[in-house]
Amino acid sequence: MRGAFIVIEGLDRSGKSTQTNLLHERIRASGRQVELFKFPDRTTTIGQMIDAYLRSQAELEDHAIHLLFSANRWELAPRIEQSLKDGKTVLCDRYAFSGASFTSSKGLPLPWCKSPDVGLPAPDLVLFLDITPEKAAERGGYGEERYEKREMQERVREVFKGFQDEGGPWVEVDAGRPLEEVTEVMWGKVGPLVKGVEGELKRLWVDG
Ligand code: Z5A
Ligand code: MG
Repeated sequence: MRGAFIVIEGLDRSGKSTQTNLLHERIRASGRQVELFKFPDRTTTIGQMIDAYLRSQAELEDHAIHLLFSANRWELAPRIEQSLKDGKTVLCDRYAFSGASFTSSKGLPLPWCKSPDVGLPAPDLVLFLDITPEKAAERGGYGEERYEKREMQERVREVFKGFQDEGGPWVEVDAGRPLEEVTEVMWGKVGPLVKGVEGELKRLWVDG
């Protein structure tokens, strides 16, 4: 048995970080081992470049910033794999689906956007937290960072929804509901996986 790799994706203000932290606590409280990753991981050298870009303190060409987001995942992939081998559940707040959705929403071709992430560890479960722009606005609206604009978020939502048709372990969650209700729906999917899963870890966009 190895640990399960669980990715939490979704739009801005959908509650990804809130829910990922709650899941982390819940798994820990159950006495199981769990590791939390968040992308972008702004603590690494690459992550600091991404952070400066998102806060509009640096300008980067669209392909170049996309490759940095991907490199940020690749630099942490060995740690993710080791945790899974050690039998730990890995929770991941955003992953390559965010990468492809955001960059392709700027007009770059989706196949190109997916290509640098081909071969990364593939998740055993993706929970996609879906929220309408109206509901997101009720949560204080979008922030100050690049991409936090309604038009961009609407385009991103459409690309995200396309991943459901790829036939992967993609589960859409209505994240516009009260916090506790969303938590329970997510736990219903995550709970059965924290004991560990059988079988080799798959490769993203390589293995069916
Ligand atoms: N990006 C990219 O372009 N390429 C990539 O490869 C990757 C990312 C990985 C920064 O990401 C940007 O990078 C992001 C995508 C791009 N740009 N945008 N947009 P980030 O993950 O650092 O972004 P973020 O700032 O963490 O997103 P977010 O605003 O954090 O959203 P969230 O984590 O989903 O929401 P939250 O912080 O958990 O909750 C937001 C608020 O809503 C908070 O006050 C909560 O208390 C409240 N909340 C949460 N759930 C509920 C419910 N159910 N009801 C009511 N209120 C709630
Ligand atoms: Mg967040």
